[in-house]
Amino acid sequence: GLIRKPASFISTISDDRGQELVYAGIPISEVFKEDIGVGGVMSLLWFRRRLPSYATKFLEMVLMLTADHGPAVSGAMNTIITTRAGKDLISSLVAGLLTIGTRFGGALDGAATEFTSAFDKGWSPRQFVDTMRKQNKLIPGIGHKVKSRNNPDFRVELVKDFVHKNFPTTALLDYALAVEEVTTSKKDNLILNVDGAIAVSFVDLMRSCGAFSADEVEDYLKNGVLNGLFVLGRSIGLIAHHLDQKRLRTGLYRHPWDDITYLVGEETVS
Ligand code: Q5B
Repeated sequence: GLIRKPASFISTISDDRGQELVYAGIPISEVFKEDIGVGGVMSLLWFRRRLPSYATKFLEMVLMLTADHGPAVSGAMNTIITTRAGKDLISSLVAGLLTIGTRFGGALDGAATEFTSAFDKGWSPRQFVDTMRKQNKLIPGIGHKVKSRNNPDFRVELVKDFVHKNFPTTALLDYALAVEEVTTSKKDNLILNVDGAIAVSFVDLMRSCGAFSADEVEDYLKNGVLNGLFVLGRSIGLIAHHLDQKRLRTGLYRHPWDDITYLVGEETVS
């Protein structure tokens, strides 16, 4: 009889074999007929399900809020320098993306893990802050280079406002805000930052929207979905910085010597 060769790949999110492209079972014409937006497409491709409209709106809000934060941040700088070295769009984009990590823009996964774990253990905000300090660990999602209690980050205000108005529960966001009370009492810039606010809100969303089981929430968080949000959003801005430098026809960047402290050979020469 007919022996079927076992497939080398399995895929569960999209199918282009028929007449019409299908995202998680939804034909592309339906995607447009129902006007589900980028948030709706993300919910189909990232989570293989339709999410309530406040959830897809939140996904879109995150992309819009994280799209850019000016030319001075690590990612934009790397992209700009790479563009000015004459490289193409993809190389410049990737150079910027590679700066995203635990200190810059990639604190979402860590924030979700640490805040959720402390909250689920029933730790008070003070207990959480003290435990992290004893372990010599910075709290992911707390702190900002230029934003502070006196110079609040409007992006975070927008997130808080949307979440409090639209989400069924905001328990983890509220916990994170109580943690912020403790950290800012130590230092003004130890605010709940944009990474942290998005991360804890997203956990609240996944836990309360009724579309995910507890195991699914844990799996998605483990697999890095939250940093994925920042990466996707910030790609918009990094591409913009590449195009901007091209438009301006800027030349090769070389950092001025007087802004570098040279200690070369000092340890050996006494
Ligand atoms: N301290 C963000 O540090 C920054 C503490 C802390 C407890 C903390 C730092 C940090 C965790 C990672 C995080 C996301 C490096 C930031 C983003 C996107 C962005 C970027 C943009 C955009 C800032 C001074 C004192 C020390 C520290 C203590 C600091 N952070 N304690 N938990 N988390 N946060 N990253 O100001 O006693 O003096 O020794 O790593 O969430 O990336 O716009 O720029 O959209 O592009 O340089 O918004 O907070 O402070 O490291 O010199 O520390 O504060 O222990 O205490 P700073 P440091 P002490 S949002």
